[in-house]
Amino acid sequence: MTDIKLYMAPGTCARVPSILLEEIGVDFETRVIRFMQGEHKSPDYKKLNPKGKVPTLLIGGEALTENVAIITYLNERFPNTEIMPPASEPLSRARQLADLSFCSATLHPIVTRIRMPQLFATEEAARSVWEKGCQTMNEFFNLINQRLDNSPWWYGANWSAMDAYLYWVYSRVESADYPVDSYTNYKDHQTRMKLRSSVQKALAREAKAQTQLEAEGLAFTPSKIP
Ligand SMILES: N[C@@H](CCC(=O)N[C@@H](CS)C(=O)NCC(=O)O)C(=O)O
Repeated sequence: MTDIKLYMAPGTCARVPSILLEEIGVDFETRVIRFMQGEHKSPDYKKLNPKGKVPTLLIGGEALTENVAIITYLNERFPNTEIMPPASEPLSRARQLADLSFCSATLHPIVTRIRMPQLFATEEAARSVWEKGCQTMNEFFNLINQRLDNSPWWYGANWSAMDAYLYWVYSRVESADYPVDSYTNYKDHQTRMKLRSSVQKALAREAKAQTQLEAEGLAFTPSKIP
């Protein structure tokens, strides 16, 4: 019997807590949200997540939203797993929040512009949103690539939630034609991530959800980059 339920959809940033729950090894349930039916914007789901987004983590019936908050919660609730490196000082804890916020508040909005430029412009102008998104992302891919120089993970030898988040960012933009090839350290990081059993289990969970959505005629496919 588990008290943890993750509301997710395949391909989304709900992959980050999914990987972390697998790393922790705690029993959890998932519930697939049907975006194509607008379930994420339904009154029932909005009672859990008023922003109408995934992920939402339900803990003993209490909902928690926002990846940064979910990661912080999991890190404190399951201290033995160290999904973030130990940080005893206020400044080091705040710096970790700065790193996680970099993923959620800086990288994620650019990912959305690269993957779904049509959300931000007319059909004719969508290409320029994609191009601007790619240009903006270059600076941050360079930063991440440099940080991973001679270092397997964001925090050196310590694997962390940052690596799960960076893995999701890379995989999303790679599949939206963002040119990743010159960022070799980041590319190697991606390869290392795919070897982790937590990642393999999270991806298998998403593949199962995708098959289920396809069978229901509710699979979401983003429009092609114009
Ligand atoms: N700041 C939120 C962002 C969540 C988010 O944007 N999720 C996307 C999927 S990657 C979503 O649910 N989008 C649906 C929508 O905006 O309609 C977090 O970090 O949890």
